[in-house]
Amino acid sequence: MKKICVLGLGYIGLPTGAILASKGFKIIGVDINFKVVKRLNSKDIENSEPGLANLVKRVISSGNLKAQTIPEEADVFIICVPTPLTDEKKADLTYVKNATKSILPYLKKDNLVILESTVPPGTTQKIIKPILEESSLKVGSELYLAYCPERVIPGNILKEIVNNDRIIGGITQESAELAKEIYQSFVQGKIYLTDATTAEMIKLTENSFRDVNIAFANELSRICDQLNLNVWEVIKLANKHPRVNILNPGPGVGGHCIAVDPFFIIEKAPEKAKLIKTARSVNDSMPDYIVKKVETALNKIKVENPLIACLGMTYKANVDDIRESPALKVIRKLRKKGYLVRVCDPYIKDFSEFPLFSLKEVAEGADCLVLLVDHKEFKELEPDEFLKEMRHKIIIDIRGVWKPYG
Ligand code: SAJ
Repeated sequence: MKKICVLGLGYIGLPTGAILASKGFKIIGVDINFKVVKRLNSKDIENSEPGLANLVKRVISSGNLKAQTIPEEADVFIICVPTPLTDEKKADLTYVKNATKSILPYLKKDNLVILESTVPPGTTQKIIKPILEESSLKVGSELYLAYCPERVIPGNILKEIVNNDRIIGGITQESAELAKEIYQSFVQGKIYLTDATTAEMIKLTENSFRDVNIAFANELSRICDQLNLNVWEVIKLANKHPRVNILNPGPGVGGHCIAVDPFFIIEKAPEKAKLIKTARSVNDSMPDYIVKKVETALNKIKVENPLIACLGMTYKANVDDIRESPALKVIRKLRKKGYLVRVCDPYIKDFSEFPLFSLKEVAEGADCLVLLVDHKEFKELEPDEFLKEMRHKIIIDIRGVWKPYG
């Protein structure tokens, strides 16, 4: 059975390595963080992604997955490291380049290298290929290279990694075919082949599509606020049209993908990416808009030192991830303005910046409640019952969860 070295054991590398290990491949999981490696090998896995901790424990016990801090010789190398944004909002390829360089001493003829990290169009061809050729093996004839973007949604990774269709972009047709053989071992969706740069653009297109659609929903919510209309009803009924599918407004867009990836298109075509750029700024300005909305509502009751209760601080529903969370941005902005803010998030156990309150405590004596994240625990609440302990009942439901207050 083939040996695969997976570089980066984060939210994509770990499930990818684990699922390949469960299909019988020998997986060497590589992470530069020694703590990650040590904890994995001792099966000390804390991961909120459904099913992942169990799967990982199983494949480590079977011996098919082992973690280490440096790569070793293998048949296939899969790079799944992060691509953060620089201060200038450009792709920071440091991790991708370093991971690629780290495999150079171990490359052999006929190896296949697959990049999964999200990158600007042209990266595989213009940056990864030349680095790999420093090994003196020729990419295309002696070494194979493909770009295969991940498409999984945090919170449902193990299902989507198997069921979603996938795109594989080869540097050559043969590279794409070889990569397909690997993914076919666990992907039940269809696998479509193309070239590497097209595949890179497809990944960015998918996330930009969602960003633009959410920006449209957020713009509608501001327009409806001004016209005193219920945006949730407008969107719900507009979506009854067979060709309309508007996403939901909210406090903005968070996470490490949709709030980041559109910038990789903008950096490559700044003059052309007008709509994509505008969508980014609409979504990024939502936390300020929500803060203003809260202040306007509070001004009407004229209470000294009003108490604001915020429900949710993660970047989206039912996950414990706060990266780029717009809900957290709203909370921080309110606190910075000097408001008394209580926060409840059933997915976050403790947080160094401020204390967290239970569902029982959070609304008690509050003047304004802001529902920022549509966690299932909040959806299940009976609003009237829950809110009866408030001093003033100003409800700002940013996620359209509670019908009477929507
Ligand atoms: N959001 C809204 N309104 C909506 C949907 C989402 O405000 O109607 C917000 C969420 O609250 C969150 C943000 O957008 O703050 C992003 O959440 P998400 O669930 O849309 O997406 P991610 O970032 O968790 O995962 C996305 C997915 N991409 C697409 O759906 C096109 C996933 O498939 C990708 O694999 C992932 O990005 C990635 O890694 O690129």
